[in-house]
Amino acid sequence: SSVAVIGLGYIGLPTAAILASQDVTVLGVDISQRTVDAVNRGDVPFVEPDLATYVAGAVTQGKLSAALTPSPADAFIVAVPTPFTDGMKPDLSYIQAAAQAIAPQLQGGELLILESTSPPGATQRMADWILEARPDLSLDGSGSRPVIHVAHCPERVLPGRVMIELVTNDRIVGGLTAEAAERARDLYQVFCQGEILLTDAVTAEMAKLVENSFRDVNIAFANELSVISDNLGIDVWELIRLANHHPRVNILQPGPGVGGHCIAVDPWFIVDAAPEDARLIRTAREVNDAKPQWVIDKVRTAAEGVASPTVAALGLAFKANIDDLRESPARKIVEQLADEMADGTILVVEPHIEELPKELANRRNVELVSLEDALMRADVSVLLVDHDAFHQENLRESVPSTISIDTRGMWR
Ligand code: SAJ
Repeated sequence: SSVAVIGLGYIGLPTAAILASQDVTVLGVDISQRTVDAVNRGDVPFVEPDLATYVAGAVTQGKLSAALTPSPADAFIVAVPTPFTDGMKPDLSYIQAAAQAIAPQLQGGELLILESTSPPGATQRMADWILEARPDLSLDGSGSRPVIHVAHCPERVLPGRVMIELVTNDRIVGGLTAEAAERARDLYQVFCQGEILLTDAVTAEMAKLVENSFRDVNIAFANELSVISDNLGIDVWELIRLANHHPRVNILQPGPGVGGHCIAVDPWFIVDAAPEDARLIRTAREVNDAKPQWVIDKVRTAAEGVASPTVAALGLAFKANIDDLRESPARKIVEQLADEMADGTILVVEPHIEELPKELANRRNVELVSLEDALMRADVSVLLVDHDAFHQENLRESVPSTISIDTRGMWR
């Protein structure tokens, strides 16, 4: 059988490669010539453990190739971005463009799967765009028109573990029809060893959003506790550790805010779909988004009275032990500190990167330095990411020799 995967990003390319490794003939489609060329050479355009081996192997075997536009296939998997625009609206234009590119390739009988994280109703919208271009097809055989089977199958893989979790995670498959869900299950069974759970498309769409909102709301609870505890002079990590001894309590960890491209975004899809009712979900987003400013204010207060203060900012990534800086609260905090403390210096320590991102590299009062260097020179240090390298036992200089603000509870 043959599958076309539209969008060769963090999800599409691993999915294409894993299908190809199971003897499916896969065409990867992307609008970026650079990505298409890289894949056809057997290279990967971004870093994900083991992905390069899969891609190189599949290309050598002739099972995976890439192109700028789709060709006819038995199944199409759409894995394009669904950004949330500045106007606070989901942007489905990439899905629309994918639908319009697929439509002319259809003969009837194909399976179409939307994998992109999507607002409720997006799978139906994708089907509508296809049927607009192809009124000779149908979703259910009505008017004896040939059928296309449309389903939503969200992914839930954790960056850094994608090639493992694609195989081992359970998957939710939601069809616009029951038959579409069953056909989608048959396709995922080719590589997925987890349980495959069938439902309708809109429930599958919501399931993905709800999973990430659940985590966001729970992190917001921890972040709110950290602000309350700070005002009361209580150690929040001690508080949470104790409370978590209760058999039905499991509080997450506070931090400098919530980053990454999923948890900080997906809840807004729910808020947009139910603005009056999604009150807790919206407030959680606001609580988490307010946390970086709270950290900035702490640092400024700590540096008060120090002439031209030097601040060590430990960590830039959005979470521990990765190099991913997307939507990172640490990055926001450093940028803002550099603005607000024009007479000071911000020493950034990030063992996972070689150079600062552009907006920080451009500033004369921000430097990327070693951990030792930073702790030696700093008047104030702020721990932003719980990288292993920052554990107390891995530090040669002792942190308490400077004024320190620990947003992750590692230096207690
Ligand atoms: N964080 C805290 N406190 C915690 C846990 C996390 O402050 O107790 C922060 C992290 O530092 C980070 C952010 O939350 O800034 C998100 O990190 P994460 O590890 O919770 O999640 P992601 O964004 O790497 O991946 C999530 C996962 N979703 C869930 O765990 C429900 C993953 O399974 C999804 O596939 C992914 O989002 C996605 O693509 O949607």
